[in-house]
Amino acid sequence: MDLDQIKKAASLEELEKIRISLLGKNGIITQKFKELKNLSAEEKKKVAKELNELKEKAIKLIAEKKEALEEEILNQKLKLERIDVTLFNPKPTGAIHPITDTMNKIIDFFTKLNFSVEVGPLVEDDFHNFEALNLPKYHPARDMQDTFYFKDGSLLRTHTSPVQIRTMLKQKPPIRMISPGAVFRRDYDLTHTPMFHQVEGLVVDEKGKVSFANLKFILESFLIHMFGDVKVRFRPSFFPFTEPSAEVDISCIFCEGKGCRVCSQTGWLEVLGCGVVDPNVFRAVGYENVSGYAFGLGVERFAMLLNRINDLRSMYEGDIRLMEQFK
Ligand code: 2NL
Repeated sequence: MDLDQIKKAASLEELEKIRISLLGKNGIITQKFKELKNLSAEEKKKVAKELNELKEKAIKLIAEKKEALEEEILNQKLKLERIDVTLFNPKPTGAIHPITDTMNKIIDFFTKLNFSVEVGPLVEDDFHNFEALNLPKYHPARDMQDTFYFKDGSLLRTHTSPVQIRTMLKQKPPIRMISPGAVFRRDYDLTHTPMFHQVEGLVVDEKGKVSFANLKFILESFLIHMFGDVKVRFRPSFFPFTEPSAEVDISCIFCEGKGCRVCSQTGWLEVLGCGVVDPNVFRAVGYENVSGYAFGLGVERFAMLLNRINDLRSMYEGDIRLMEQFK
């Protein structure tokens, strides 16, 4: 009986043939078991023992050889399919995230008009996030339910306006800036995530030099830059940090203003908030004899409208199938 042939098997197929030739239904070892019945009782006992040992040995050798062959195949495969991640890829994978892309388009418009781009800390204090913005103590927006507070009283900024406050505190007018970035609110449902992005803008100059008319022109030009040929309308509104204040709508880009599900049959989509800076804000930063205007927008809403994305959460799931659509 040649068990050495097992060790010499060059492939899994060859090994299987050997196994069948030894242990299969008509295999040599199986055959020998069948021949036991022709032997005397004494011989039978002896030969059966030898046969069993031989069978065990063959099974063990085959199992060992199988494992060795499989490992060899795996190593070969790993060697063959090895990916050098440092190689230059002439066809780049990945895409710009719709939020980043939208943010860049917004920043592009304002930097071309000489606005500077300012950033600030995500962890803020009460003064920069609320007090200086004419949101006094006991204002509902300060509630624990809306704002993430730390034990020491600091908080995650709820808008990017503290960046404007910090800029005004360290710079003299004129100011012409935008502040893009992440903001945080305790809100999580179909249309809200606890972190989202804003771009706010602020223009301050000597009293009388900037007006609501300037604000209106800039925002109309901005919305046409973003959405193309749309109608723009201003509706009176309220914010603690501006007076007068307005909300800005564009004609619905899905139905051209005829009325559809997205615009709730109104023909209009709300996209911005803005106003003339409240004197209390200038008082808080020590500015005198100035006037200014400000505005704020949610980047996610712009990204969803521009890219026809209907579920806010899809932008945060990191599903590669979303990104595939933005290559
Ligand atoms: C909105 C509305 C707005 C501002 C933000 C602002 C900042 C300073 C002074 C005055 Cl420092 N105003 N920001 C003003 C009006 C509206 O945002 O709907 N945002 C998503």
